[in-house]
Amino acid sequence: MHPDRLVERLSAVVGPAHVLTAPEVRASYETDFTGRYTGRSRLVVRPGDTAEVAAAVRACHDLGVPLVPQGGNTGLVGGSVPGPDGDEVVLSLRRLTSVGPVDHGAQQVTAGAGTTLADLQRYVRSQSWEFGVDLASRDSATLGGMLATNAGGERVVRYGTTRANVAGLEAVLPDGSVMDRLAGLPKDNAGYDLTGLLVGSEGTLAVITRARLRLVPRLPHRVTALLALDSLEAAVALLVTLRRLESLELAEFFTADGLRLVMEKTGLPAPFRTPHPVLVLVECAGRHDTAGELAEAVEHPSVREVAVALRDADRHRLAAYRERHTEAVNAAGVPVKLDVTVPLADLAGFVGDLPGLLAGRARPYVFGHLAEGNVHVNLLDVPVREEEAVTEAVLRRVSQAGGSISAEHGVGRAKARYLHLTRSPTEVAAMRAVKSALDPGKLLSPGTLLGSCPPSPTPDR
Ligand code: 2HG
Ligand code: ZN
Repeated sequence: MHPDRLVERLSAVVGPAHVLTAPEVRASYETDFTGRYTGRSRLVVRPGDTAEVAAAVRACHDLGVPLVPQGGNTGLVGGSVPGPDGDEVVLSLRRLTSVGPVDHGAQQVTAGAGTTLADLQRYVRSQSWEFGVDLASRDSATLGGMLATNAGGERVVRYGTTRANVAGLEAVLPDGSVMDRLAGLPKDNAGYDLTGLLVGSEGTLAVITRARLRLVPRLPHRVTALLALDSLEAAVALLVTLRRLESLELAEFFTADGLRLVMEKTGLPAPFRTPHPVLVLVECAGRHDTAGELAEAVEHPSVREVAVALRDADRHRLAAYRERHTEAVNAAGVPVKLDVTVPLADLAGFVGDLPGLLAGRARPYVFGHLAEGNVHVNLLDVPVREEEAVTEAVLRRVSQAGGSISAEHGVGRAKARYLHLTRSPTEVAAMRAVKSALDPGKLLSPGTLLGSCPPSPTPDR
């Protein structure tokens, strides 16, 4: 195919200003947020609405050109950037920012895939609602990417992952046809749950253009506490008590090493006079004052010190010790990032095994979402030749414990070859069948998820 034919077709759809071909303009779309995953695109196309997305996808389909949908490009597994060959088009959804009126009766709102989480939050809060999903990258993460990866974040303990907060989708299928499931019917059992299937499919089955989102009431009373503990075992014991609180909205953990790095890179002051091995960040929210019940819960034998905040600015200051980990690690180097779930009973054992598994080949920082056993293992200073060996050692340990090699960031390009550690051959075959049925030409995000997963994986468990 003559390269200009694609440029001509796409320019006719979105206007020449939104077809980016110059390497220096494409560059920011080709490297991910961590700087670890870089590819080369044929061009970047920036449609402005669903009809333009559909026409752009159809043009790529007709010409047999693969494409990678991209939102805020805040993903951490290389799923939003093109591969190295320069044959993929980046389809940026960032211009799809329209948000409809809140449907107060249905408790839902329809929003475009390019809307950032922070913009959505501001909008629904102004109408006394809240979106249940929240994450540290809220200012740049877009809904499309959150839906494509079934993002989890900080409030899963109360509201579930993104999938649980979506009532329907509009999406463009690989041949350019549009699937409209935006009615948001709470009861609708007529056939397969296509919305549920597309959420978490990482751009491999369809391009999500809009979503019908469920809203939750905005709770006026909110209290945040940072707790100092001696160990992760103690943190898990404390969780048993915290779970009893109806108002529990968030339970996160990090360690003394991570706290030190965050303070060093951000200039934040120490939260306590003396250092403690483990820190737990807890937030409660309710219609009535929840500070009393939280105070009672944290009068737990394992809690050494407590800092409590009620005012928003003070609460955000406490949350920053946990939320700024990603930024602090990035400022210290290009990390190997592993995002795993382990059964809670094994959380302390898993983290305790890391030094042995790493055998001096990395400087580890662990933090994450305590309530879900979701550990973000960030590894700095890993020699390039050891990256795969270190990754495999940690992911095998997770798999042996019955955990997941991808808790919330997705599989992307980074973890595709490890999918068989966590999904059985039967499951991988079923996923491949779905992929071939919807995208027989393998045009959507070809390197992601099933891309380099071995075709006949060896059973591992
Ligand atoms: C978080 O929980 C994000 O802060 C990012 O999922 C985790 O940087 C990471 O590894
Ligand atoms: Zn996380």
